[in-house]
Parts: sequence; structure tokens; C-alpha cells
Amino acid sequence: MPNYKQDWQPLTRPTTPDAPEAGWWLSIYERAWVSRAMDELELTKGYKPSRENPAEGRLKFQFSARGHEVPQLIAAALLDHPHDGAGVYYRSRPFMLGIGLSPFECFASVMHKTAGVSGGRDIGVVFNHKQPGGVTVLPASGDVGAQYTPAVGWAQSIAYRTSRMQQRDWDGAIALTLGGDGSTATNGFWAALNIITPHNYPMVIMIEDNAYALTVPLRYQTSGRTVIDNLASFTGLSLTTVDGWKPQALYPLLRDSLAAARDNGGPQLIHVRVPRLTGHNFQDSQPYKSKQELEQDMARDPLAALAGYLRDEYGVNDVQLSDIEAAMREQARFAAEAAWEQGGEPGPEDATRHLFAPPAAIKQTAPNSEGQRVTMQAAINTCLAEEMERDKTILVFGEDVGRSGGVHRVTDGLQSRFGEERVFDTSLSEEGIVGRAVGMAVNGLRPVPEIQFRKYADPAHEQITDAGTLRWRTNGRFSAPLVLRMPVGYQRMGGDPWHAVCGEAVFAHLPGWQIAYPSNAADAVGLLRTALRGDDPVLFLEHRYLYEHAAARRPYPGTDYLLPFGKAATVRAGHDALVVTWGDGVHRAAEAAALLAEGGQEVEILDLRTIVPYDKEAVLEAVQRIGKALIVHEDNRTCGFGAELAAVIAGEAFSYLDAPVWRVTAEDVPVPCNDILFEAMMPTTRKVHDKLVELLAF
Ligand SMILES: Cc1ncc(C[n+]2csc(CCOP(=O)(O)OP(=O)(O)O)c2C)c(N)n1
Repeated sequence: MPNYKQDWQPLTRPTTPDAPEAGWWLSIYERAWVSRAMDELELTKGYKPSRENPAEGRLKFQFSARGHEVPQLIAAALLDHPHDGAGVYYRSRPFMLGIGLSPFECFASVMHKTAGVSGGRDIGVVFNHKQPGGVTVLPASGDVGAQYTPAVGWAQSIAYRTSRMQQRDWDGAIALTLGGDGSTATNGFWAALNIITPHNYPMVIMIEDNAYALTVPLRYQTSGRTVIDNLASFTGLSLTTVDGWKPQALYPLLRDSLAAARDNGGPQLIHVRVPRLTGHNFQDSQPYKSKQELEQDMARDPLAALAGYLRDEYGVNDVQLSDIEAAMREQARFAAEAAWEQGGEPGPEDATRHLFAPPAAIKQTAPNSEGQRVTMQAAINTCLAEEMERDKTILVFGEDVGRSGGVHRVTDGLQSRFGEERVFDTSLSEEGIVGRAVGMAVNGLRPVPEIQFRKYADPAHEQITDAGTLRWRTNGRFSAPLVLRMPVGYQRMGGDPWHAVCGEAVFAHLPGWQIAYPSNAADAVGLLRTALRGDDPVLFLEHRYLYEHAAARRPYPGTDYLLPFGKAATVRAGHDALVVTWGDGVHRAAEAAALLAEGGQEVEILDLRTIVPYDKEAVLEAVQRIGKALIVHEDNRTCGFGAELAAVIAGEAFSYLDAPVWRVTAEDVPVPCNDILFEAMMPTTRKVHDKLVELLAF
């Protein structure tokens, strides 16, 4: 028996591209049959998922690609530049088989074995793939449409590497994304089109239109007959359409579209009609399709059509075709058994592995404490410039950050210094900003996107959650080290519901993101530099009031100044009560502590500096020493990060407490504009002071 794990090779393009030789078509046919056989095998007893008796089936999910195989495999054969990138979705297994993922690995994935692409963590059809000198399949998402903007990031990275970095080996590389007809209604699809078309990025989108999104027919997704009709007036996008059951038309169209994208012909959208020969998944028996529709689907099976083409055009006979089918079925069976027997089981300790990069040693130096104090805004700007000078892969972008230097002036002057390819304005799509950053980070660049205000991260939430879990989902094969800068909180004139949101607790709840929330200029520099040199995604929260506020100014700490994440700072020592806080809370607490010191009471203030990871040791040590703790934060109270801290203190330092753990936080409402309402809602110095008085008297 051959070793299918090792012997499985990526498909190649035909040696005679104008008229592919029979052997090439047969390689497509064979692999299409492997895919078909795998899908069919997965629905047989012993494999088929069973709700009633989960132990009976080897699988928990089955998503069939029957009907989609041939176009995907032709695309895979043409995707052969060593720097090509691909965005895929859950119906892309034929494509994966084409680019070199073996049936053994595919089965190990759906059986949730360690040899699978996620080490047993993810649904086995949510793929990722890296191979030296071959196509990179970007970590896919279970979110429909989430594959588009990361692929855009890959395409933009190609453009950056060829034009700015002059890396000639990237010339001719492209990003290809596959997607279903339903996905053309998603934000990600439109965000992608709006980014790739004005910039002529080398990207191909192949829409596999099977006329249904789960049970919902196409007419609910798009107002034209197909998305292609609606896109007719879209400038900068080449549109083509083809039937997946016509191999003689399919191959030249894919060949020419991919070649055009490789040759500066700009973005291409290929619309391929395919039948979905089964339900959406193993549970769906398609009761919503008419008998006639079902018959029509069967009559349009691209695999049967390819068999006919091989017979008619290449003289392949029925015996040869049925021998191939039998051999491929055997191959699928062998791979399935091998995956079940040898795929490997993870240990319980694996569940929490690979959420973050392995800890790296940080070379810590003392900050320079001499000279003129600079604002936090200026300090971040200087740090970005220094790091961009050092590392040519850093790209800074977002709404208004380029020409104008950002609405907070944090990126002021960076575009004129580093050029438009490295510091640029983006389209108004937060999904596009974060999604493309993910693709760039996976590509090896170091993106530093800005979300203009915390509230406006809402449209990017899907990409943010997926970026956080990317390392874990791929069992540590991929990482997305991007630094997502985000202004938070109120400013000098007060607040409002849209520009003054903090919301760090929402992010702290998402696995995989580190979160920095500095309270002064020196810490901001140290943490930003560490973030820019690390291997994890980092949310870098910059408080708007502190951008220019005198209390947050510090001498510039130095060009190599780094601060480790998870190391709190004692900003004021004391023994009567402890305040644990971060960001602007540090300054509110400092003012309250100064007032209390006038009466002889000494409050200690611990500035967490980073929320994930946070310095649990320092918190518990201080609580044990002082016995009274108040948590102060500007985020809303319920399920705020203070609740987490209070639970940990209660759970791990209960016997040291001389008083309840209390919190001073924002009320559970949005930030109001009116000054009276604002004071009533915010954790003001007065409220911190009064609660400390109560705590000290307890
Ligand atoms: C953001 C999001 N919404 C809903 C779903 C549930 N869902 C999974 S597949 C699917 C239909 C997608 O249809 P289409 O893009 O046409 O691809 P097809 O399954 O037909 O290949 C839906 C609604 C999801 N996974 N992600």
C-alpha cells in the first residue's frame, strides 16, 4: 500500500496549456473521484454522524462538496506560484486535495484527530495549509464571507513586496478566494471588492454558485439574476461566468483569469454555476427543492460531464473510467481507515495549548527619565516611526491615518516620511481594515491598523474574534501578529455614546488577544514596542483624554525601551487600601489618593498596564499585604474586567480581606453628552474618593 500521507502531491498545470493533454485531465478526474468517494464514504454507516448515537459514527459533521469538485481542482492546478495565497470555505475540500492536502489529513481533520489541520480542534472542513515552496491556504473561518478580506491582505502584501520591497520572487503571485453564492451578500465580500478594485490588487474571486445558501434560494441574496449581473457596472473588476459542467469552457476561463491577475490585469471575479448534489450538510435532505430541480442538478454533475468529455475528446473508454473510480474509492477507504487508526488523539493538556505564542524573553532596560516630557500622542508617534525605520514590514493604516495624520494626530507625518505604501488611508470598512491586516500578518508583514474610535470596531468584530483564535484553531501552525490601535474613552470636552466607549472587557473575553491599556507616555512606548516585536495579535487601547493630558506626559523613555506584558506598576505605595486600575483610572485614583493623604491615609495604586495578560501575582500580593481592595475602571460595570478581578481576589485571597471588594466603574449605560449626566455616569475622582473613605472605614 502506498503511504498516502507522504505520496500525495499537488496537482500541476497542463504541460500544453493551450490544449491540455489527456493525462492532465485524467489527474483532475482522479482527484475529483477521490473527493466524491470521500464524501460518499462519510455518509456510510460507521462514518456518518449520528445524533441519536454519537459513538456509532466516526464523524460529527459532514459537508459534502459533491458537484463542486471539478472547478475547484482546475483552480488548484493553476495555483502554483510559490507565494500564491488562497482563501477557502467549508466546501473547499476538493481544492485542498488539489493543492496537496492528502485524503489522510482530510479524514484526520473531520475525525478530529491530531494529524488533522487543526489537531482536532475545529470542524474538519475549516482548513489551513502551509507547504514550503507552495500555496498558502489562509486559516479559514466558519463565518460565511470571512475569507475575503484576509485574502485581500495577502494580495496587498504581494503588491507591497513586489513594488516597495523589490522582492522579485513575489512577481506573478496572486490571492485566490473561493466562496458560495450566499457569501456574496456578506460584508466581507463587498469590503473586499471595494479594496481590491481601486488598487488593482492581484486577486481572483471564484464564486461557486449552487443557487442555494443552506435552504435559502439565490433570489434572497442579490437583486439580479446572479451577483455577476449586479456587478456589471463595477469598475476595475473583470467579470466572467461559466458552467461548471462544461470542462471545455471552464479550463480556458480559469487559465486566462488567473493569468490575467498574475500579469497585472487586476482583480478577476469568476462566477461558476455548479449543482449542489446533496443537501447543505448531512442533515439536509433538500425538501425545499422540487423534483425537477433535483433531476436537473443530477443532469449537470460536472464529474459526469468530465467523464463524457474524456470519452468524446480524448477517447478514454468506459473501462478506464470505471477503473479510475474503483481505484479512487479504494484510496479513500484506505485513507479513512488509516486516519481513524493512526490519526492520533490529543491529550487533555492540548486543549489550552497554542492560544498565544510561547513567551519570549524581553530585554528590559530602565526608561530614560530625563528631559522634556512628551505627550502620549507624540510618544506613540515617535515609537511607531522608530519601529518602522527598524522593520520594513510594518504598515500603518486606517481611516484618515495617512495624508491627514489621523483624527487623533497619532500618525502625523508618518506618510510623508515612509510613503503611501506603508502609511495609508483605507476605505471606510472596519471589517476590511482588520480582515486585510490578518491576511498581511499571515503573509509575514507587520500590520498596525487603527480603528478610529473604539465603538467603530463593531463592524470588525467577526475578524477580531477570528484573528484571536487563529493560532489555536490551526494548532499553532499560523499566527497573526497585528497591532490593532484603538482610541478609547472620553476626552477633554467630555463624552458621547459613539466616541467615548472603552469596552475592554468585550475584548478581554475573546480568546487569543493581548490587550495593552497604558496610562502614560512611557508605558505606551514600552508596550507598543513589545507588541510590535511579539508574535501575538495585540489590541492597543489609547485613552483619548490621556493623549495630551499633562499627567500622562513623560520623558521619552528611549529607542529600545520595552515593557513586558503582564507586569503591573505600583504608581503609589500605601498600606491602608489598594486601588487596582488602568488607563485613565490611574489618574482618577491618584487624585483621590492625594486628597486622602492630606488626612494621613495612604492608598496604594496598582496600574495593571495590560489587561491580557494581567499581573495576577501583583494583585494578589498587594491584596494580601493591604487587605482592602477597590477596583476602578471606566468600562461599564456588569461583566467589566473588575468583575473578573473581584472574583479572583475573592477566590484566591479571601482570608486576607478585611473588607468586601468594591468597584467604582461607569454605570451600565452609554456615555452621555450632557455634563451632569456625564458626571453621574462616570467613575469620577469624587466617586473614587468617597468609596475609598467608605472602604477605609470598614
Ligand atoms: C456569518 C455566518 N452566518 C451564517 C452561517 C450559517 N451558514 C453556514 S453555511 C450557510 C450558507 C452559505 O451559503 P453559500 O455561501 O451559498 O455556500 P454553499 O453552502 O451553498 O456552498 C449559512 C447560512 C455562518 N456559518 N456564518
